[in-house]
Parts: sequence; structure tokens; C-alpha cells
Amino acid sequence: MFVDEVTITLKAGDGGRGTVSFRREKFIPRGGPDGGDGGHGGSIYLAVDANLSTLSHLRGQHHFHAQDGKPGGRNKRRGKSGQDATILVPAGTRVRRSVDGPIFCELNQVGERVLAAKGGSGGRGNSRFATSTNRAPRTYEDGEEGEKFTFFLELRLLAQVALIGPPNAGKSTILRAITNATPKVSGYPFTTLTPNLGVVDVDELNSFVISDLPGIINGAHLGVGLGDRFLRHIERSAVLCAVIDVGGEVPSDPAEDLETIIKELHLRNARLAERLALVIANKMDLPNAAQQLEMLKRKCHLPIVAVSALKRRELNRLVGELFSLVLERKQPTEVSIGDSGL
Ligand SMILES: Nc1nc2c(ncn2[C@@H]2O[C@H](COP(=O)(O)OP(=O)(O)OP(=O)(O)O)[C@@H](O)[C@H]2O)c(=O)[nH]1
Ligand SMILES: [Mg+2]
Repeated sequence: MFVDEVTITLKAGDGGRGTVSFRREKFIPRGGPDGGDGGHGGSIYLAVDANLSTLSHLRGQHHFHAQDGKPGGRNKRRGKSGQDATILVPAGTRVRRSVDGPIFCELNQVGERVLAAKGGSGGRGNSRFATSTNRAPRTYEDGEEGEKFTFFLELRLLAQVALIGPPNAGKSTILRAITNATPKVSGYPFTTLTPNLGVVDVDELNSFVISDLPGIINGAHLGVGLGDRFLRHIERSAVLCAVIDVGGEVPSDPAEDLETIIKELHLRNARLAERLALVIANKMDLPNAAQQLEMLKRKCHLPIVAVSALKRRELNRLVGELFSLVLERKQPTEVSIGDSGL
């Protein structure tokens, strides 16, 4: 499941209280004030962790506290400061203090760290209040309260790859097979009504995000079918990949399906068509597939990877090809899940 929004409350640590105390030494009958200051409360930071790709780790835990500072000690000793706390988030996390309020911050780069709630300062101990007229003050300060906020976090996933193609070509089946996402798959057109996103784990260190868009048909750029709204989403992905069904009943022509997709991309925006980098010939397990693949190869100038998403054939090769393309065109572009335009 993709968690795109979470609400958390943060309470930074309170400062420690200043202390009232007087020096007591053997041969000095009336020692001066020596109460130390309280320690500072711990602050809470938000920081980007390169290994996170969702906000789901924050689902079970909504409240975060940093440690309070300790009271001051005798001998002007400052109390111990509370430890800071750090909440890790994936790159692309947008933070607000109210649901539709202004953006408080956006964390996009690994290594970025933002102070989210500041710990309270420690209070002063009585040694700080001594004056020439008041040499034995009993005055002290309480520590300042740590800041307390509710934050709304929203993750804008970067979908480097978008799967596009005619309805029923098997786009969602591919997404299910190579990612942790579980979009609905069914044998009728327009099963997918809104884009789905999934993370492809290439190996232990590398992953990329891929989206599966609703089927594109003739006239999509004019809003036919589910149309235009989804072409808008493709515009944010650096690598476009056409999924074509090559297992259909003859005389269906997969090259024609591909032509339609390319034409629709062109009509929407010529630059989009240039981003089409790979054709996935799907349903290779079906009897007509080999013959239709040949037809497609004759007319298609793009690289083709032939797979069976259903039988999970050649999917490792597909993931390898997609990842090379992602590295080649490394230019993060955004798809926001939960985008109100969907
Ligand atoms: N035989 C065979 N069937 C497949 C393969 N991949 C997908 N299918 C079937 O094709 C049908 C459509 O699959 P989907 O993944 O829903 O297709 P889609 O492209 O997401 O379709 P829309 O969401 O409607 O655009 C389903 O019945 C799948 O089981 C495959 O490799 N071989
Ligand atoms: Mg689908």
C-alpha cells in the first residue's frame, strides 16, 4: 500500500528548571548562591533517509517527543540537555502545519535536515541572580516549554517510468508483477481509472518508481476515453514505455496499436513522443504472439522487450532495461499521488 499522507504531532523537550542552592564549605560560613541552569530540551528534526520510499513507517506512530532537559545542579552545574529526536522521511516529503495551509518545508535531497520543533531553553539557576545588594537570591527560572506542533506530511513520489498503452494490454499486470503495488487487473478495458504507482526494487541499493496509467485510445488527447487527464501525468515521467498486447486474435495489428499511442502522444505534445523509450510486447504466452511480435518488429523503430506478465517471463530483463533507461535519463519528475486532479 502506498501511504501518501500522514499526520503527526511533535513535542520538543521542555527546558530544565534552574536550581536554588548555596555553597556549603567547611570554613566559609555563608557561601554564595551556586544553583546551576537547567539543561535545554531536545529538539525534533525531520531528515531525508535515502532508503525510504513511502511514509508508511509513520503510520503506527503519531506522537513524537524529544527528551526534556534536566534541572540545574549545585556548584553552578548546568543540567543535562535532552536528546534531540529525528524523524526520517523519504525524499519528496512536503510538510504543512495545517491540511491546506502554506508549505512549511519540503525535503527533497538526501542529507537535508529541518528543525521542526525547537526544544525549550533551560531556566537560570539562582547563582545568576546574585547582585551586590542581593547576595543570597532564592530566585530561579523554570525551563521554557518545548514547541508543540501538528504536522501534515505528504509524499510526492517521483515516477521515473510510466507505462502507457491501449486498454487491456496488461499494464496493471506488469505493475503487479514487478512492484509491491496491487492494482486491479481484469479482462475488460478501462479497469484502471486512476494512475497506480509502485516501487521496483532493482537490487538491495537501487529502486525506481513506476506508474501505470489508464488505457489510451484514439482521441485521448481530446479527452476521449479517460483521456487528457492522464496524459497530463505522463508529462512528469522521464521514461515512457508503451505496453502492447501481441497475443490478440489475428488479424489484430499490434503495430497499429503502437501507432495510436505514438500519435496521441504527438498530438498532446511532440516532446512527449520523444520520451517513449521502450515497447513492451506483452502476452507472449499466447499462441499468436510470436507471429505478431514479428509484425511489430518490422514496423517499430524502438527497442522491444517481449514478456509475459501473466507467466512472469522475461521480467528481470525488463526491469534491467527500465533501470538503464532511468539512469540514462536521470531527471526526476513528479507525479503526486492523491492529486486532486485525478
Ligand atoms: N495471457 C496473458 N494475459 C495477460 C497477460 N498480462 C495481462 N493479461 C490479462 O489481460 C487482461 C488485462 O490486464 P490488465 O493488467 O488489467 O490490463 P491494463 O492494461 O491495465 O488494462 P486497463 O487498466 O483497462 O487499461 C487481464 O485479464 C490479464 O489477466 C499476459 O502476459 N498473458
Ligand atoms: Mg490497468
